[in-house]
Amino acid sequence: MFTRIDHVGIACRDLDATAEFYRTAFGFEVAHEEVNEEQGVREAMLRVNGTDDGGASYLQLLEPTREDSPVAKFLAKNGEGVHHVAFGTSDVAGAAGAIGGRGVRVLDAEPRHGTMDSLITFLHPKDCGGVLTELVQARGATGGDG
Ligand code: CMX
Ligand code: CO
Repeated sequence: MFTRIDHVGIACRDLDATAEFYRTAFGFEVAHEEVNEEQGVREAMLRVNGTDDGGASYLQLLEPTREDSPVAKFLAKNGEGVHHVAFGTSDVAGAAGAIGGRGVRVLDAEPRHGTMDSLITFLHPKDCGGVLTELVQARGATGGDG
């Protein structure tokens, strides 16, 4: 069902400074930047490695754009750090349906718009051992049994 870790989401207060840290300390370059108003984030994707299934693995740096957003709430409570883990699949709706059927709360009734034209949905951290978990279908990946 899942073919890779799509990304690890990291909450930060200053996106540019954090991206610069990852560039100088690790050599990771920003592959993509985007504002997602629905999620209340400005985000940078740092590509760590590519795979041949239409997706890749990234760090996703997240800076809140408004005080009532999930990332702003998280920063106020925990400070900067790991915010969520995202798994890649070719069928996000199918994966969410299967996991929801096992009693895990799926936070989105329908998959939403994610970075780089992906489709995303979130699972409640309290049903996932304290880890906010995101499912990602990369753009171009087709629904099916992957
Ligand atoms: N990881 C682990 N636990 C988390 C968490 C996180 N990222 N965010 C919240 N929680 C915990 C809180 O600590 C709290 O636990 P306690 O009750 O033990 O104190 C509980 O979940 C409720 O948290 P809250 O601060 O009251 O926040 P809400 O219930 O309003 O929202 C959640 C929590 C997960 C439903 C909400 O953050 C959400 O819908 N997240 C999905 C969307 C998102 O995170 N978007 C930003 C990223 C966008 C992207 O990746 O593209
Ligand atoms: Co994410």
